[in-house]
Amino acid sequence: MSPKLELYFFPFSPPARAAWMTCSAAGVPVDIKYIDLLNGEQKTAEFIKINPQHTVPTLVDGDFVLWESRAIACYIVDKYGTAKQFLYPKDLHKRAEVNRLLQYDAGNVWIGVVENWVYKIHHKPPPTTERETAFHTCLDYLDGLLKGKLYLMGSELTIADISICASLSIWESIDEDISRWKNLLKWYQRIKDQPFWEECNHGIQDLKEYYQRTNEHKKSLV
Ligand SMILES: N[C@@H](CCC(=O)N[C@@H](CS)C(=O)NCC(=O)O)C(=O)O
Repeated sequence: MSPKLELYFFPFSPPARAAWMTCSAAGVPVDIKYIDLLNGEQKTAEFIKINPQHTVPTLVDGDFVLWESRAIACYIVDKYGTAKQFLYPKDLHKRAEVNRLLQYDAGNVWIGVVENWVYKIHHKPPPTTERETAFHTCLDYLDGLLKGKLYLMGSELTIADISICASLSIWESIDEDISRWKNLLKWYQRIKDQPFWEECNHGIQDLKEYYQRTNEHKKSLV
């Protein structure tokens, strides 16, 4: 019998929540190991030995260690989630499309979220109009893709939905208005209604409270 999987996790982190949601959606039990990024726990010698890039999520499966949330999602479904293979279809064309969406998430959606929303949490200057336009184009694209569909790939939930939804979840923590992307909002709610959502996403509210607290503190300093 294989050892129980360990997932290094921090609740604020969308990629970490995506990895946990994938495990949960695939019915794969994991031991959640909390790494407190606010206290720099990811930089301890002990964690650097596990993941020299000191990022969450990090999966430990016996002697095998894997980081990068999207790679973790693919691995989890392929190795342990075969009963839920629809999450990462074996059909080559479908799989290629899921891979395309995962790469679009890493290279466009998540980057756009960081540049356009996460900066608020770090109290950094806003993005240029160019970066904002690029992000809105990306949200327009997803909104169009979801027209008349339940999920990004059609009628089945995949790891691409989970990954992109986790990336976008920052909007809830900073109270961003995304109502103009109507299909996207309905789809987001559909993913939130999934049984795995609640268990893995308390960090959205925690991050919201952290953001409000640090915003108040910032105001009191000026
Ligand atoms: N592309 C990576 C991003 C992972 C990442 O940057 N995680 C952040 C939290 S959202 C982290 O661990 N930061 C701590 C650090 O870099 O020291 C993934 O999808 O897993």
